[in-house]
Amino acid sequence: MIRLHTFRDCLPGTPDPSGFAVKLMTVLRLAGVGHERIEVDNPAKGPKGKLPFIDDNGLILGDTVLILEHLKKTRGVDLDRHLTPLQKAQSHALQRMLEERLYWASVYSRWMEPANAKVEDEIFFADIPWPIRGFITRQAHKTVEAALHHHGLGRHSREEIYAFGISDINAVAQVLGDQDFLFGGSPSVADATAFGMLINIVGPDIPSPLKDAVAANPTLMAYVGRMQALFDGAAPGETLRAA
Ligand SMILES: N[C@@H](CCC(=O)N[C@@H](CS)C(=O)NCC(=O)O)C(=O)O
Repeated sequence: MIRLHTFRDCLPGTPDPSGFAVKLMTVLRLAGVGHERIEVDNPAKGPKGKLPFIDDNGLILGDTVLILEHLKKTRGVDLDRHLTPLQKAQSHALQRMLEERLYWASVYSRWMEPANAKVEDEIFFADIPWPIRGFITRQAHKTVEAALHHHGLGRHSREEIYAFGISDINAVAQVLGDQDFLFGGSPSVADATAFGMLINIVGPDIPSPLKDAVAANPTLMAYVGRMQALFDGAAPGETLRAA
């Protein structure tokens, strides 16, 4: 049994506050791989210091790309079977754009916008009693700010950051076109990745120009809805417990 370690399911509007966790949960559900979801409070518990990670009968693995490789090797899970070599390369490029840039623009909108500060206090750290919560929130805020700076995106102005993010959103919409999924009539890992990132932008009550850009695009909204319906409809095979 796979034990999937994720953040607390605390953010209304998304299956998980992490787009990476939603990506992995989507693949597990679509492939019908049973798993137990374990909520952890600190990403440092993961082997790479990030969430999600899995414990597969004692084998601990972090990073969704490495986890998906492991699922392919051990269980034959491959949502990209129907892709041509060119589509696989395009999927790779799309996923890296979503994970290595759009993700960071959404991190900026969640953590660096003063108007969204309530998300940290009232949602992410709601379980922590005061006054420790104030201290933890300030520390987490500084850590995220430093991460954005080291990534490079955080060195740009607010307008530039959102312009970059919106150009990524528009690129997804262009690739999608009038198809049901990014590479035709059935979902692939790129769709799981896009769903993870887009639902985390548009689902929760966290206003931002990124959210406005997705919400203003009926094709993208229909696509996110389609992915959500698949996610909800797939037998989750998931049990939930807090760590
Ligand atoms: N490349 C990783 C990225 C995972 C990731 O960035 N997770 C974030 C949450 S969305 C995290 O745990 N951040 C905590 C930290 O960096 O301390 C993957 O594919 O799993």
